[in-house]
Order: sequence, then C-alpha cells, then structure tokens
Amino acid sequence: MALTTWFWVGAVGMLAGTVLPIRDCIRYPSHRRYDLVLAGITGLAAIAYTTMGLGITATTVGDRTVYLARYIDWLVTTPLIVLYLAMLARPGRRTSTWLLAADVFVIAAGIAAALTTGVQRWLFFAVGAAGYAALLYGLLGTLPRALGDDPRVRSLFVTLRNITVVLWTLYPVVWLLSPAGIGILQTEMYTIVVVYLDFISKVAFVAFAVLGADAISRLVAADAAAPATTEPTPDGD
Ligand code: RET
Repeated sequence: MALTTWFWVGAVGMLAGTVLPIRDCIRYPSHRRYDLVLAGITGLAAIAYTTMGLGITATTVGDRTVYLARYIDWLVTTPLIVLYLAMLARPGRRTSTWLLAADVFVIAAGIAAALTTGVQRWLFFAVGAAGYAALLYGLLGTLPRALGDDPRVRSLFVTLRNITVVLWTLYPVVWLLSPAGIGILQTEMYTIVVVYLDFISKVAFVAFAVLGADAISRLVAADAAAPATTEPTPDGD
C-alpha cells in the first residue's frame, strides 16, 4: 500500500474519532468546553493527515523525508491532550502552564531534531527527552495531587493519564528507530507505525473521555453549585 494511502487512512480515522465528542456535545450541551478540546485533538489531526495525503508538507532533510504536518499536528494537539487532563485534575494555573510548556518544548525539540543531521540532532533529541522526563513527572506526580475526591473523576483521569503515558513513551523509541534516528525502520514502516500510534493515542483517548461523560457531568454540576469558589487555588507544592 502506498504511503499516501496510509495518510488517508489516518485522516478518515481521525475524522471518525471527531464524531464522538460532537455527539456528546449535542447530548450534553454543558460539556461543550470539554468536547471542544476533544474534537480539536482528532479534528486537527484529520486536517494534518489530509495535507500529508495531498503531499503538501513533505520536506527533504539530508537523505530522508520529513513530514512537517505531523510535527505541527503534535505541536498543537499534544497540548490539547495535556489540557484535557488538567481540566480533570484542576491544578493551579502555574502547574498547568509548566506542563503545557514542557509538552511544547518536547515537540519543538523533536522538530529541531528532525530538521537537523549529524550530532546536532542527537543533542536536540536528548534535550527533548529531558523535557519529556519533566512532563512525565508532572503527569504522574504533580497533576494527580491536585485531583479532587470524586471517584468517577479520579478514575477517568487515571485511565486517560495511563493511556497517555504508555503510548507517548513509545514515540521517542520509534523515533530513535526511524530514519531520523538510527534507521532500523524504513520511512514506510515508520510512517505506518506512527499512524497506528497517533490513532490510538488520540482516538482511544477521545473515546474513553466520551465514555466518562458522567464524570464530566459531575465536574460541571459542582461548578454550577459553587460558581464563586472555583478560583484557581495556588499550587501547594
Ligand atoms: C520526540 C523526539 C524528541 C524526544 C521525544 C519525542 C516525543 C514525542 C512524543 C510525541 C507524541 C505524539 C502524540 C501524537 C498524537 O497524535 C519528539 C519524538 C521525547 C511524546 C501523542
């Protein structure tokens, strides 16, 4: 199967994933803020895959092809995933900000690594990996401490956080094996693996998030009951 076919598979899969939050929003209009973030995660990826299918953003770096749309997709949609987790855990603004900054930093370093060759790309990779360690620390340590007592919200957070941590950790590994890294995986294989990874890390995330609609209802109901007391609290750490 040609590479572009895989991009179109990605585009259709992401588009299908976008139907879930749209349906949820029609059913529960009060979930709108949450559903908009979810629809952005898959919807923007559908656009990115469409441009790749059309062959618009392929660039050559050294002897390899880099699909810029993929990195731009990650740059925009991985922060949306982190944002959604923060909307469940509700830490102070400082924590949300540094988590989002760490995420953008990782992807930016990955873009720099993808666009350079030789030793430089390893340096960028190492810097990105360090940023990723900080992000993991935030997702596994800092964010859970901010979670409230509601068991439904806690369980939805843990499910989505675990999907995220497990799947995201495969990206730097696959990147290392790709033509941009040590080159064990050829461009074709790398592309197929990333389409799968993107699909699961986005559509499974969105699907589980929508399945957890009752947890979102509880969060929204708690806000409605105590609108004035939901000022962001200062970080306790
Ligand atoms: C790079 C290289 C630099 C080091 C690290 C990386 C991590 C990438 C990640 C990507 C996640 C992408 C997702 C896409 C969803 O569609 C940039 C490969 C650590 C974590 C979740």
